[in-house]
Amino acid sequence: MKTHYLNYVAGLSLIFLMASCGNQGSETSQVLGGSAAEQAYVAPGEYDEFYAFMSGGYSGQITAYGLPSGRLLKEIPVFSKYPENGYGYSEETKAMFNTSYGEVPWDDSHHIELSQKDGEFDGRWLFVNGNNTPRIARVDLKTFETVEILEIPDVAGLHCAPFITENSEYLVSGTRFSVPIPQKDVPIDTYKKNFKGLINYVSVDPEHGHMELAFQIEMPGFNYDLARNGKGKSHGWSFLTTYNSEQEHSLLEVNASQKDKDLMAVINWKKAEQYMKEGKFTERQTSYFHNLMNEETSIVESEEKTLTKILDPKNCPDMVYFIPVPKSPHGCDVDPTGEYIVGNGKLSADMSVYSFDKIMKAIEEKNFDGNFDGIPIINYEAALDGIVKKPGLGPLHTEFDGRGNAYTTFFISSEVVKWDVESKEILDRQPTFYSPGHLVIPGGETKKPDGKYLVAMNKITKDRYLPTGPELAHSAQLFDISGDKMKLILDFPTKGEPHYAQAISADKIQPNSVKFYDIEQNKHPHATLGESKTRVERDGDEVHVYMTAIRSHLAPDNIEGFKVGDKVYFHLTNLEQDWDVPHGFAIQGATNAELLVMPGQTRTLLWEPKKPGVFAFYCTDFCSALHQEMSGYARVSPK
Ligand code: CUK
Ligand code: CUA
Repeated sequence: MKTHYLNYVAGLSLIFLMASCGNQGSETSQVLGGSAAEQAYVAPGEYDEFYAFMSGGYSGQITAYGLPSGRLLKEIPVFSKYPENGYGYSEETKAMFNTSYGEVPWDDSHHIELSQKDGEFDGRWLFVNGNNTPRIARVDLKTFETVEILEIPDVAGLHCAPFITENSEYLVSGTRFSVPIPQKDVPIDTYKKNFKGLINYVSVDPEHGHMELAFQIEMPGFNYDLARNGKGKSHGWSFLTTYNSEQEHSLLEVNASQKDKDLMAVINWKKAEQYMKEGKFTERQTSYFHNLMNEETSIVESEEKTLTKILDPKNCPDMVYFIPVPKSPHGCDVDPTGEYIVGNGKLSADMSVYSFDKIMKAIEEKNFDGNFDGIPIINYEAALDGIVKKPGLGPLHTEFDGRGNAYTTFFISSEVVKWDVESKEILDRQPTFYSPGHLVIPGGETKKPDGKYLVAMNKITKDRYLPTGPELAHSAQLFDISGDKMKLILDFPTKGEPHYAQAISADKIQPNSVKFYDIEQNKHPHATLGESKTRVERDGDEVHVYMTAIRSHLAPDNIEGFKVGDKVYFHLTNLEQDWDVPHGFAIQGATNAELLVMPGQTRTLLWEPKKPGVFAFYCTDFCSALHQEMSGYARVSPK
């Protein structure tokens, strides 16, 4: 018998205690039979059916798991340095962390977004937000490498990001914390007067995926939480939940939860595009960085940008609306048809489901209940399609299976609830261990979900695994949702704190996966395209070592002539032209980790010797039977 969830409620915050907590789940003990094990079993040598990409939360990274096995396939470094492959340590990748605040080699990544074409995942790119120092990153799914990071200026806490439109036209994001714009030194209690919100539209180049900040919409000083874009009939619209329409700035737990309803922002981005074309924007002086890996050299190039284009709803009618949503909404999810929009009020007993058609009708008929700062508030009843009555406690996020069903996580009552999107009837509920945040169904936010599995990402692990001291890995749970009832088939621990995840059929990625880089195409300025070209060049205090690696030696391997105080750049080119043969490079006393160089690639490590002597270097990746022999010496003489 599993420990009952309620035992843990005492540790939760005051606000959650205020909700009367009853476990609505079925008995929490579940005996898994052999069939569950078989369902999650992927035999040795076999492949998983899906890739699941999970955000790393406070690790700043992304992890890729196979489904249904739950096997960790890869950790993809994004916002944090990563010694395993020298990301952020190599000279080529350092610039990826450039921001208007200086170098920021960490962030908090919450939301994964796969690129889409016609409302379906196309397997090309993966986007993720940096919550703390507002940024959006792009991973190329051919190589599973982070190739771009764009800073978003004048916002604070880019939590509400990056939500993609159905042809990857835009990534939509909103500021979590309103702040003075532009930043200035003002008393915090001038919040209502001075603090503003921004909703940002980043365009994605359809050919190369390059991101660009297209425009920002100035908004009232709320907290913008989560967004989804319309699809099908609602294409061209964005929906963002907000909280704190009270515009409080202290003890938000209580003060931002006073009103019975908060507001969901509804944005007509096609209209915004039109206003941009007509020149209805103003320009604002600012500073933000765009860091992009050059495809030819594979070096990250960083550019500071200084202007943003702002649309103000006051000058742009029929572009932004609000709709009331029950108390402190979090998730905001649009069903596969584009008709239903679910706004989950964390502190509300019921869930409101809106109809896109009804929203359009209310706008047409000007069925408004006043406005907020000039932005019309659509009448709640007019926009509402129906209510899911008492589904559970603390609804957070909803995904869809493409068969007319929705699945919502309930943090407080610790369960996943399946309900019928049209009738709003509850069909099934299963406990999760414990307190799920997001959930993911492969393709679950697209027009065509692959409604076979569901993964709940749990916030509290407690007794699910062998104890590992005070810190436990987070816990994901895989459910089979192909039948009428959900069936738990696997528990697996996850890295960092996965918030959202997206999962995609493996056959959309696997055929395009790069196995090695073509050395003929290596345009790195310090590449050494053959062992005969290896050399050492000195230029004042700067020394460039043009080195190659191939099984099983580094060339050159014995180097003399370094001086204390030199800046030594080891440019290592991996000459291998085969899959899965990286070589590494580390030298004693280097203060910036190692390199891991992919076949055909060049990477550079900076070494600044501090004392005379003879220092060993070696390949860090066990690459061959003679890997241990893959080493050399660097002799350093006094200055
Ligand atoms: S969030 Cu973490 S559970 Cu940042 Cu989308 Cu809802
Ligand atoms: Cu190359 Cu070990």
